[in-house]
Amino acid sequence: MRQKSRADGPLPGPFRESFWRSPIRGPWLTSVFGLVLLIGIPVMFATGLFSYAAYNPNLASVNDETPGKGLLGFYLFSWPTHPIWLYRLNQGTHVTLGLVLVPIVLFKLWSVLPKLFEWPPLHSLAHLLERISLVAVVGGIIFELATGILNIQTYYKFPQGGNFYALHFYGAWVFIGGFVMHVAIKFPAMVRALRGHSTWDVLRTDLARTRPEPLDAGGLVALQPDPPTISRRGMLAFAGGASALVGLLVVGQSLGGPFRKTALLAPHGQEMTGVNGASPDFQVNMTAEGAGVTAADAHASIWTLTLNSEVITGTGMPPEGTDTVTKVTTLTRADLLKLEQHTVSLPIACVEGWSTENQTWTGVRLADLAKMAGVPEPSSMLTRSMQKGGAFSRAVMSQAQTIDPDSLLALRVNGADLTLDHGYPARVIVPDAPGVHNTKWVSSLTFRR
Ligand SMILES: Nc1nc2c(c(=O)[nH]1)N[C@H]1C(S)=C(S)[C@@H](COP(=O)(O)O)O[C@H]1N2
Ligand SMILES: [Mo]
Repeated sequence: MRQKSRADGPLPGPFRESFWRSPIRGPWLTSVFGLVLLIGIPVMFATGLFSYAAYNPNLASVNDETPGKGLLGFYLFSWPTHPIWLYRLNQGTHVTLGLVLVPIVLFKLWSVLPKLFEWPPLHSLAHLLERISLVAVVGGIIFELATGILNIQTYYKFPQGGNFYALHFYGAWVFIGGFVMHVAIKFPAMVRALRGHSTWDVLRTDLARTRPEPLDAGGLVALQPDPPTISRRGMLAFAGGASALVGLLVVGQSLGGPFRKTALLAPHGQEMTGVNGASPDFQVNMTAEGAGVTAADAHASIWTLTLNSEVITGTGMPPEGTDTVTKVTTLTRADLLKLEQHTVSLPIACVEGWSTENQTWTGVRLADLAKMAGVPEPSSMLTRSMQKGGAFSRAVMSQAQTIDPDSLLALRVNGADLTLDHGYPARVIVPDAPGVHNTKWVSSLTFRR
């Protein structure tokens, strides 16, 4: 193994090894944080990829416009409609875990901070590769956590009108590339460091008996350590405590029930807007006012639902304005209420991690509307909202989602007519779909084959 000389070089300040004085910094502490991330990050990555697949990004550009995702979208599959809680669990895990790992990432970065100032910055080809992987892994995790947090804080103003999906998706692949390289390079050192000390001994060592680790080749252990002000177990308790606290302040938005009140860090966690017959009501992300939908537009004497059929030739969406769509019929809310009504119990689960408990939705099966449109076996369905503009006013659903008996055009929820904020006169509700596909204030359904 390379034995780097552990002595100060010519540069001042943090570039000098003697600048770094923490007596607990060292391979063991770094490896403990590293091990936590080694377990957590693959779960983050997998739930992130699942979440992306659940949007049906390949079905239509209205779902996702990520350019050139073809190669990285190799794994995309048709997201299932059952079990109905799967997306809720997936997204609750992705978002909660991402936030819980923030303190761990910060502590891990602190533990290796001297490496940022390592001098000389490059001394071999292997070292160059290691440093490239570090740029991807450190830059990547900061970028992924930052974009993820901005999105769940409903800050949607990403550059160019904002494509969070594209940024977060590409960022994830860059990050995971660096992560895999970093793990491959560091895994043996991590195992060695963890084996070198009994965890049990470390946990029994108080401040007075805390000593620096033996000098390491990697340059984490201080050359001239100060006396300790915190034990290693104290540091672990601090990091674990910070992580647990963040978790406790967000997980309620995904668990629901009495825990919802504990989600102090979640922007939607505790909202209970309006009353929809039965109280307490469930939260509303996008209000009618926010979407520019007025009670007058939605009035039962004005509103109609248009059913279209469309024959798609080739792949993807025909260019806007191309007339491949045939208008089959229009229905009023009264017409819809005369059709066979079905009741299902389904949650709304947003990509942002928050979700509702199961709500009782009543309305007409999408499958029945597809038959009325003369497309009993649609390859997909395009929903349009009467909301003008807005990224979420259109969505395309897969065949499985469209013909599932639990997929409804809902007219009522929890025993009362939908309120305007819940999507009156009609909203799509599909089992296990991301919330964004549960379009509100529906104006047309286009069944495609
Ligand atoms: N027309 C319309 N439908 C919409 C949205 C929207 O902005 N406009 N938001 C979607 C998103 S992102 C989610 S998570 C759910 C949330 O439902 P809620 O706004 O009733 O809470 O509605 C979906 N349906
Ligand atoms: Mo959402």
